[in-house]
Amino acid sequence: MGVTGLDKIKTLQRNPANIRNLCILAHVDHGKTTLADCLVANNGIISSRLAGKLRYLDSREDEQVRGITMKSSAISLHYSTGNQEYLLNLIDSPGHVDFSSEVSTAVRLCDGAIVVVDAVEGVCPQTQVVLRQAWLENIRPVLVINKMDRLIMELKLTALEAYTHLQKILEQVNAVTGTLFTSKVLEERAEKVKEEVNRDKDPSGDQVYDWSAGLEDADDSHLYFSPDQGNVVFASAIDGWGFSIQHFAHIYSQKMGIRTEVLLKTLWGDFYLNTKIQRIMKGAQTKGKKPLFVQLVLDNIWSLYDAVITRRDKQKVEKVMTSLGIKVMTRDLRHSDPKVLLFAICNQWLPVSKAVLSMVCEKLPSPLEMTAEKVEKLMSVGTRRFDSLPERTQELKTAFLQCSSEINAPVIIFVSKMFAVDTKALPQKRQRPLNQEEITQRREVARQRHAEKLAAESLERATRSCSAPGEATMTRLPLKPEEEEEQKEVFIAFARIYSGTVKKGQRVFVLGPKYDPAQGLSLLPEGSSTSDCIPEVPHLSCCTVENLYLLMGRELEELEEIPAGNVMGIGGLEDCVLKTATLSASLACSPFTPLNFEAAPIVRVAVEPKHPSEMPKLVSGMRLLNQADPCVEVLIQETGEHVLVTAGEVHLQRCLDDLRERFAKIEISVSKPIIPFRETVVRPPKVDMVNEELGKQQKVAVIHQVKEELSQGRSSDCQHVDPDGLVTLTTPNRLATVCVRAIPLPQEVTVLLERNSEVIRTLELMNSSLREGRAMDINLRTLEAIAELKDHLQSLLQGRKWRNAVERIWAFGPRRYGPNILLNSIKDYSRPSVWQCLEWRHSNDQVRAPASPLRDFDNSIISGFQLVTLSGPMCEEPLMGVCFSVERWDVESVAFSQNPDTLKEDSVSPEALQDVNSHGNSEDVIAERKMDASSVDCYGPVSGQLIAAMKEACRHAFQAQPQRLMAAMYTCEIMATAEVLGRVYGVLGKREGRVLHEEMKEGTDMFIITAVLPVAESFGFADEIRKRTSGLASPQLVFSHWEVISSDPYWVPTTEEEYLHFGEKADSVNQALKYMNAVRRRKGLFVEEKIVEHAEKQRTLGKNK
Ligand SMILES: Nc1nc2c(ncn2[C@@H]2O[C@H](COP(=O)(O)OP(=O)(O)OP(=O)(O)O)[C@@H](O)[C@H]2O)c(=O)[nH]1
Ligand SMILES: [Mg+2]
Repeated sequence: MGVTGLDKIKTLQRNPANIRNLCILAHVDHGKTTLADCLVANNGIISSRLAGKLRYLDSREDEQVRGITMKSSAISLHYSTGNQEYLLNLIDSPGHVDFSSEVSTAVRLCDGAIVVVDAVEGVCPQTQVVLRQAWLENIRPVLVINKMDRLIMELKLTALEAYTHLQKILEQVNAVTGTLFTSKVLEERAEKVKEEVNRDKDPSGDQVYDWSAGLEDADDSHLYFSPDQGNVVFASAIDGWGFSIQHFAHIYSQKMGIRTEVLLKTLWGDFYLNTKIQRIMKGAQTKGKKPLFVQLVLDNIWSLYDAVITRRDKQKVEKVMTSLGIKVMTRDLRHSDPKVLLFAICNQWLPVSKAVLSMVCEKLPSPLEMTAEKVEKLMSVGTRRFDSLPERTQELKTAFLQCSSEINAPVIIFVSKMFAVDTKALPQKRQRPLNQEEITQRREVARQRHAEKLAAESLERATRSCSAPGEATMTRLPLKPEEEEEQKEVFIAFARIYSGTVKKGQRVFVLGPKYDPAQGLSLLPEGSSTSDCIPEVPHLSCCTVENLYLLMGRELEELEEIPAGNVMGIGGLEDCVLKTATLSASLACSPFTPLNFEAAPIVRVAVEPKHPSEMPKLVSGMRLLNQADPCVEVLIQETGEHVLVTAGEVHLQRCLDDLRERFAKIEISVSKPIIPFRETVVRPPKVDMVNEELGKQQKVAVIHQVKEELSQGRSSDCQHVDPDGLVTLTTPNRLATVCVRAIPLPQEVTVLLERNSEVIRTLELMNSSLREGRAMDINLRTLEAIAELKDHLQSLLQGRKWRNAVERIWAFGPRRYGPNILLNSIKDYSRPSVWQCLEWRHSNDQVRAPASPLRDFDNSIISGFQLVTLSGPMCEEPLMGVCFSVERWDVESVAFSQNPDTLKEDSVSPEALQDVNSHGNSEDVIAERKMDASSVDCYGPVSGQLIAAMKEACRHAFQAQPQRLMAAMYTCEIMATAEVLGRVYGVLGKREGRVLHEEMKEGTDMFIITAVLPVAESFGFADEIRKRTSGLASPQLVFSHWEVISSDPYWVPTTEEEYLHFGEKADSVNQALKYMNAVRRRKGLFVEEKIVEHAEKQRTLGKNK
């Protein structure tokens, strides 16, 4: 464990004022792991010669092979400066967008972060994301501008140009921070104003609020990165150097006799040195002088590179070394690679580890400095506000702030992820050097065993001669239990302790994310502890902390206890913690807010074992994988397939490798990625596929098609389709009729609904608890969000067609919160609005709509709607952006008398609905049988028939409109040089990509291309781009939105010209049809295709004549 002993670390752990918990964040490949290497080398854990080459924290084999980090890993380092000694718990995180969930798990445990930016590439998409994540978790960042050597060697900039370039990068980074800050201030301001308005309920006075006022008052100077603030380091991790301007300020204040404070203020900025009067003056730029930073700092570095690398001028190098007082080994001096000499000089002159570590110790907060705001944020989950928590829970805030490790301080721990390690890697299993006594003992044992073996062999020989030959094979020894155990993976919790001291063997409560401290405190007797036999409390369990570890990158060190403020590993929690958890010794503690994940898993594949008998192994392997990865989703689809959902292609590959080699240890076959689509309807298009104007005939054709379909197979006397798309459907028992029309929602509305799915889900929860008469603790902010959504919808749904539509919304779907709307357009049917929770607040009483007999069946209509939106008629994919407007709905009075008791509210839960095999069911129900009123009940409850009828009516209404498929789209930013630009465009074009814009990165010859690309076409995209550009461009794909594919999958050519153009079925160019058929084929649905049976007959003879 390097030069720092375990005892030293244990002592340091007890002094939270000198602990820094920090992570390294950046865009992919900006040099995080290389920088971490330099810091690790400073501790003697690896040799400084290997720093930057070893990538010590990338401990997985695939990380080393691919050269990217995939898991975040932590290491504890010791650093002493002056008379202070610090303990740094450093976490290296991945930069690839597929692994951004690992960043979230790292950021949660830290108080500060080192944000690394590549000096050439500047701010990239992931840089913005990580800055945002740091911001959301209230952690303080410092900046390292890395790869400075590229400015010298690759871009060949002069020192002055480099200075201008660096200024621009700083501006970019600060612009991102600025935006985050402004939005927060405005939000807080808005909240304050609203609270004020709520307080003085005097609506008479017109008040004008000045929205910018908050911005001017708020102090944001500490937020920005600026070298003179001491929070920026310029570095080249690979060459081992780095500095902050403090370093040079100290040197030059001695040399030039200028005060350090003056230098600190002027070394960065528009200042220059007037040599005549030996004073620092302002206005370097206007006077055409060299800024101080260039003259005193950059020029030195530039000339060193020039002497060592470019000109290899030995004499000059020696001169520089004597002036700097540096001695390097002759071996380095004579090395054929000048980089070795450069590293040796720079590492002594401007050691990067010292520059970064002293900045970290000085600028990043210790666990003691945690802000009250952060604590409140951590403790208030979902709709619960901090001040609505029980008093005893609120008191725990002081425990967080004090970060005390006294015996009476409550233990509070947060586990941000579980990671798997091989049993062999555990310190308990690790081999340690044997002492003399043990060696003798072992020798004795071995001797004995050998003697036994000889004896057994001679015995066997004797018995074999007198027994049948087959029997001997029966006496095989079973597999030793040790060997079995060796193959096991154990899970270690990646955690941080916020208060108290946790000891090995201690029992703690495990608080699930839904645990409510108020409930826990009321159900359990005062002062009950984990050792008591506690009654059942929802989302609460107990566990024992079996092992405690110090995380040292690839290794773990066992510890007996760990005091507050430290990052650590905990063993023995795998059975009670799945991915994250809050552990506490106090029942009053509330669970921490869930992690902010930036990327949602989107790439799905189905997996199955090569040999079907190994299914149980696969299942348990997938369970382990699910636990070991924060972002992966493992599920069993309705079809029975085992499905893995991952964040992207690289992530998928890693998960499959893990499954094959670590968790299941079997061969598996993997399906092609399952690409999600959405189905929607659009307004009738004005032009057709060949850009010719369309008249009314299109619409008529669509309706005609639906009618034809209806009349095939089943009698159509139950259904009727109007020419304008209104579908009327009667249940088979003739007791109920519904009239439905499908209308496309404006695109903005769909986007709005999608973005607010969480809000709608909460709205639905509130409504259901209101219906059941349960009181609910409602957060003011949630209500505001709902009201805002309503207003927004109102402003978007304008025009005659949407008059009063927002008030008439009946439900959202699928799953009650999706981006489709059910509208109540029935003249004489009123029901409580979906917005009732807003009104309920004002009247403090439940709003009841006038009772109507139809109300009993209300839920059947909603259920039918949920079913149809979950899987549409095109290829059974969910719908999106469709509004179903119910225009008429009758239920015969016989129905009420016949089935009065079957129809309770919520009789069909949404979960149950998902399980229903929708297609099969509906066809059973709508059987074609004529019937009379007397045999009504042979069809079962009316509500069931109504669900099916509603679903069928919606499906037909959907089909009566022009249908379209929607594809999931990625955005990607590709950085490429001018030479390879053409190839990038080629690949994008081939894969249906669309370039949004292209711009030149200032100061470089790089172009930045922003493009969108369908997910369906994205597999292998990054690889192809990399290959075609010889590795010069590598894109990162991020899910962005859903987009309607403009081509009509049902279009068939009708005119001669169209036949010529597209062929008989027009399937060669119809992208939507291709996608649709692919999905139908995968799901085993009917696909209408022409199969060429006799190819020779179809040959075009004309050409061969
Ligand atoms: N020229 C130059 N190259 C560097 C420097 N630092 C790192 N690199 C190179 O950049 C590449 C990526 O470095 P890593 O440290 O793996 O980058 P990372 O940020 O950890 O990457 P991910 O973890 O995958 O996000 C490697 O090839 C390094 O050798 C530097 O200061 N100068
Ligand atoms: Mg890395």
